Amino acid sequence: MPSRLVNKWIVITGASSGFGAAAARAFGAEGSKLLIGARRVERLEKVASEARNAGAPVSQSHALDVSKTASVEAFVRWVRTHTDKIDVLINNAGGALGLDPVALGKDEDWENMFQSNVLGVLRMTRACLPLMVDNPGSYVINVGSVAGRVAYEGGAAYCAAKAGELQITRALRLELCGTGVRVGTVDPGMAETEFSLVRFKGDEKRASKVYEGVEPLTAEDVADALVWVASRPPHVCIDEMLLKCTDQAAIHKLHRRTKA
Ligand code: NDP
Ligand code: 8X3
Repeated sequence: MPSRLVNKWIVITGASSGFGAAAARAFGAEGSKLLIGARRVERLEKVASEARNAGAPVSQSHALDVSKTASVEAFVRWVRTHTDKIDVLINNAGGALGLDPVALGKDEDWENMFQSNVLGVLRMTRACLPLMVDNPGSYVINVGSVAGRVAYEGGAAYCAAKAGELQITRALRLELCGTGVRVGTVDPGMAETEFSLVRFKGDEKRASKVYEGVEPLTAEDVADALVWVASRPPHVCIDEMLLKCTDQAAIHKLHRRTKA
């Protein structure tokens, strides 16, 4: 049976690395048409080309900064030059900055995290909804985190931002009830991407320590979950999916193998 995602229009934010890039390749392999955005346009174009090679009949990229309304609006104007409907919007752009306790937190980091993880999801959704409300079965899939469900030390602002994303998902689903538009969140635990490198502002040693002795989720594992969620039949909505690596029983309970 051909994939339900063949020729579907998929918009992915934050597709220049990690989950977003892996998702572009995975949806491409399903035969979907891709419109992807992020700030690092050269990397984005490379991902678009990889998705084309994977099988996407259309795979185009455009600069997008979800923390700026003007950039989101320009991006969606560009989307409209390709299609008048979106089948799947994946609000994935975001991440963490710093791991400071509240007492040492920096305004710049807090503001950045709320801009991308919370306001970015709101802005992108507002701009894309006119292309989705007359398209029953379309799907807004937000990328949340276990951090939106369980707090940890040093994560106050990031956990609050991802908890915000979860509540946006829940409120939007209520608002859109009756339109046929589905709304869900895919919430991964620890996954090895550029997430920690960004959080620790380029400190590679500190970033790699996060994953030491653990077999974390990969970007491809999360992309696989996104494809599965998006490919359910139109009357099925996966509201919330939580996925973690087997070594992470809970946010504070990690099994780390020591070196022999
Ligand atoms: P990466 O750092 O590898 O990818 C983050 C992506 O988001 C990049 O493509 C980046 O692109 C983009 N991005 C960040 N800020 C903006 C912005 N203002 N406008 C547009 N794009 C932006 O990390 P992940 O793939 O791991 O992260 C993807 C999502 O998954 C994030 O929302 C993150 O919070 C979440 N998450 C990550 C987990 C993990 O352990 N890795 C676990 C759970 C959730 P560019 O810099 O080019 O703009
Ligand atoms: C990323 C996972 O546990 O580092 O959302 O917050 S965690």
